[in-house]
Amino acid sequence: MIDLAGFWHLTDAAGDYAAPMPLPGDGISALRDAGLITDPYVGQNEYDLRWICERDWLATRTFEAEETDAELVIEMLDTVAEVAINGVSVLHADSMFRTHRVDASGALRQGENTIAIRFASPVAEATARAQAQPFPVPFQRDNCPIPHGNMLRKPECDFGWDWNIALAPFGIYGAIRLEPKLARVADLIVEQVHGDGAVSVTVTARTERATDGTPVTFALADQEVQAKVQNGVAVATIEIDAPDLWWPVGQGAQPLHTLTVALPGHSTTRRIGLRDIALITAPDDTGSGFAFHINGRPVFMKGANWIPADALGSAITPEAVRDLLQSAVDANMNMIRVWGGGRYEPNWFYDICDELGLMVWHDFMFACHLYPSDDAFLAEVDAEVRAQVARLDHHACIALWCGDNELLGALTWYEESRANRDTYLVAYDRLNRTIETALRATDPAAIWWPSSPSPGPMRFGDAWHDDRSGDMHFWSVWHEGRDFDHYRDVSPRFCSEFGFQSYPSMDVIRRFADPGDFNIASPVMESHQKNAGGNARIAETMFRYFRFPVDFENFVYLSQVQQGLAIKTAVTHWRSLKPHCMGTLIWQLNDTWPVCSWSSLDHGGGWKLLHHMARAFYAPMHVSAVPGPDGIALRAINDTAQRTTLAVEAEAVDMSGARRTLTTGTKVVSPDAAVTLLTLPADALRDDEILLFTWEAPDGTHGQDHFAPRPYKAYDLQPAAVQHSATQAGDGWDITLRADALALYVAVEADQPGRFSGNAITLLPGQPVTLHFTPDTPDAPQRFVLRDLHSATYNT
Ligand code: BMA
Repeated sequence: MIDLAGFWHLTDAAGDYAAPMPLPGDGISALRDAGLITDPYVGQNEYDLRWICERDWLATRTFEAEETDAELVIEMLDTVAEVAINGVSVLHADSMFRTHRVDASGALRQGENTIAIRFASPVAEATARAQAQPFPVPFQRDNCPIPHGNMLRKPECDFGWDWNIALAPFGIYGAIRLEPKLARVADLIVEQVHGDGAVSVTVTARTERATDGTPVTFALADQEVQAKVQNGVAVATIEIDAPDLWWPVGQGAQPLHTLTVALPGHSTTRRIGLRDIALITAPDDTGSGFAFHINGRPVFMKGANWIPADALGSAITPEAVRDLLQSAVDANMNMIRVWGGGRYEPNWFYDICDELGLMVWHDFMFACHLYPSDDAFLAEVDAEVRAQVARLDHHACIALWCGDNELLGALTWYEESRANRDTYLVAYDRLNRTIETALRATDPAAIWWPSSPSPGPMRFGDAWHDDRSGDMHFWSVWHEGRDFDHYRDVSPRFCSEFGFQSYPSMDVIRRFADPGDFNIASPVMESHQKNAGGNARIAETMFRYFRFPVDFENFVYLSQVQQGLAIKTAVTHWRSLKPHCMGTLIWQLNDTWPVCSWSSLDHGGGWKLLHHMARAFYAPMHVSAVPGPDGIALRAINDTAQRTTLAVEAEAVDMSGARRTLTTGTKVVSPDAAVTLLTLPADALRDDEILLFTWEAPDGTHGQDHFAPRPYKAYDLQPAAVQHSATQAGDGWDITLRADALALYVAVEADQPGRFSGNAITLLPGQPVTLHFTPDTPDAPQRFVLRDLHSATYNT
């Protein structure tokens, strides 16, 4: 094996630029690191760097070879590229979504070899393909300043998105190597059939170059089974009694077993989690449900949507991604949705999800545009789906394969498809059918969902507004400007997208803007907002709920408080509808660059206030306040398999922090259930009071939250003189917070990256709260800034 990763030499076709290029990596990072271009993420540099995607680029290197009978293997090659060895063309590639494996033996020679990759301009390639289409195939012009991304099998968001920088980068983000041409296992399909206390695991190994009769050894969980290759395939079944089951995080452990499949001279391994999974969509009185059952248990999915970890491939490392996924788990999430406008992630991504118990809803990579339906495109899609499913489907984390993101809705978004729906509907059906057929042919046991959102197979209703069946994308609050209360007007079966934007945290803003830009309408701040009207929506919503912030930094803080409030309103209500609703996936977990967006994590992995609030509102045992016609109900949600008894106390608190008890009670909460603990009459609170409630279970699980029936701007908040004292403790700092009056959404910010144990908290006089801060760099000098709703919105 010859590993060709390492430093290559990069030039543009015109010969104007030359730089070292580390592979795996992307060309734009290489140019930036060589000092040839500015940092695209800073200021408005993005707009001066568009020319990069308009040129062809050439990466070359030399290597020594002894054997010349070899295959060239390239993973995640981005995207249209011609690869030549010693001047002989060996590969013409045009998909980032398939591993390329070609015979290089005719081009290799003993001794020194030269390999050259010519990356074609994605703009030129995509435009040429669009022109060759038999009828126009429109793309999202509003979000994608670089045209025709729908023509290439490359992440759609590379061409721009309503949260992404538009750079259309090029590079290689996986391995590049030469392999000897031996008999090998090309891919493995693993099917698990769970019965009474046992599982039968059938492994189908597709081989290459193995002659009929070649012996194959399958080893799993201390058992070995032999089989022989027939017509390129070897199959074995291993029976395991009393399997050590794999569970999503929060439901049990994540034991993983090594599966080894060996041919003479070659072996391959996978890590398998033993688990049964079903998607239950049975019709009921409302429509039809959408519930995942894992090992026979219904599991409410709590999570967020995943977009690529960075706009530039070089920055996507296992360490950075593990940190983001761990943050999801730390906020009590158990599912992410790998969204269809991004990319299929590398193997290590799904290994991390397996280890963490994070289920993956996997879209195929199609989003929001219309797509070609010619034979060549569909043949490429067929090959892509087969390859990706064969690569990934054995992972315990993989819950479902979904045809696309929002392609059904997209049929109504374009003039062309509105004017000629028949043509575009048939084209869509051909694409969707190709995907489904390829999935089922590769793994008949895989769970298929046609599109997101969708009311279900062969149903084509408006899953943005109709909440009766299937999965829903609920965007009326953000995109239609409805009140947060409107989240309570719908009862989704599974809400796979809903979001509200905020500004990135100040430490992130300081990385791309100068203090002179610290104004929400400055060109730099506006250029880091890609959703038309997004900043206006944030500001306008603030007017609805809060008194206006006193300065830019408090605007940033308040934007995060209001984002948290919006999403908490939705999640707590929808969780309380369990089992009618069986999942909520927030749009979106992460960011690809520093930008105003719907994310709960900042670019770089810092926690926005929403993420802290999500940790609380996604807790397995939670109590939330849900206002209704009869008053304010306190609803308990239990996602655990244990029955418990909750003691609950409700108090009225005025702005000075004075409290009076309204009611107390205890109630049994069954496993996997949501129940109303008590309902307070609508007039229980005076106009100047909010509701404070606490809960406690016999095992010590407890929590506290507040609910303000009126918008916060209606309350005359008091100056609370919030103070902190910080002492060094363990790996960081203990910070104790105190207030003289009720202080809401008290947030601590540090002047360097790190993680707080909590944030956005409610402080009451005489009840100090201690948080812990773990800085990324230990022992760095530390300054903390405190904010709360009063200090952010009053000048005195
Ligand atoms: C959704 C997504 C994305 C988009 C988001 C915010 O519907 O699928 O296309 O970024 O809305 O507008």
